[in-house]
Amino acid sequence: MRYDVCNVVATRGVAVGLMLGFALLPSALLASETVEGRDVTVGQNVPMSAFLRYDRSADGSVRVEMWEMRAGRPVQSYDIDMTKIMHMIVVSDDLSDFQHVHPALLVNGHFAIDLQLNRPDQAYHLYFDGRPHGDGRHVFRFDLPALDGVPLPQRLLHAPGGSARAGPYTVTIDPTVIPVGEVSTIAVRVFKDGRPANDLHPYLGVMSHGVLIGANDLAYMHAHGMTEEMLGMTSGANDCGDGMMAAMTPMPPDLNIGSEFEFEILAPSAEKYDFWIQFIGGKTLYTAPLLVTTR
Ligand SMILES: [Cu+2]
Repeated sequence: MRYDVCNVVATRGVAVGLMLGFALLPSALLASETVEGRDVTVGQNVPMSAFLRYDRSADGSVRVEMWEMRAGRPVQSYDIDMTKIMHMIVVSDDLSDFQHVHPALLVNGHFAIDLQLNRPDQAYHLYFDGRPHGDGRHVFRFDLPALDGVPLPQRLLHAPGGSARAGPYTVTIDPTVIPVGEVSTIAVRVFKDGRPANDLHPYLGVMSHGVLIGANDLAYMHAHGMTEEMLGMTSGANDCGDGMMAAMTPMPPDLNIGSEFEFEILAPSAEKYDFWIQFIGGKTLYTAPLLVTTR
């Protein structure tokens, strides 16, 4: 079954790379490596590859550079999506460390960013979610191995029950169980002091960003909060609103938005998904940890 863009699925395996001799590295630098990413986008026809070079230190600091290749040449130009040219999701292997960041595009077509890993000894998974100009959306996942001798951790599942706290807010989702392989709508409500929150504003041009990662296979989804009206405009597209979002003018950051919105989600495999819902309350970015299960 084909989906336009909303379903991006990760496959198992280990990225291959070029290891540099550790003995040649300065003592604080633990690993310096170039790894190939796996294209975890479903529904794209343009073959692409991507590479990531990282320099990782014992204190958790890591500098990464990532470049995507098309027809043997680095992509130089990207389309803006949700106010940014590249969205990057960084998770520790146990899923306890979640970061949504935006690397800078250098003149040579490489994206670069300095990160601080909160679980410095664990494996990490880096998802680059962007739109190489003219090719639509592509998502690449890169795997940074755990340090030598560090056992694989248990993945941390968010609490079930469809409700989570984020600062002074309570975020609820309904339903919490969705079918595999079809677009589902999940309704989100945000409360503050027991009442619908009235101080919410857009985050990166839209009501909310939601990221889901499968606890078994690291499947990745990135969805955007929509109003009922926006949802109506996406019907039939079968793309989780992605096309409409790409065409939409970003909401201005000072806009007041409602406390209810909806995500269109497509779960590619049967498992549990940690679901991070990001929104702006007042002037602060909050991330609510929810859990979605498939049936
Ligand atoms: Cu982003």
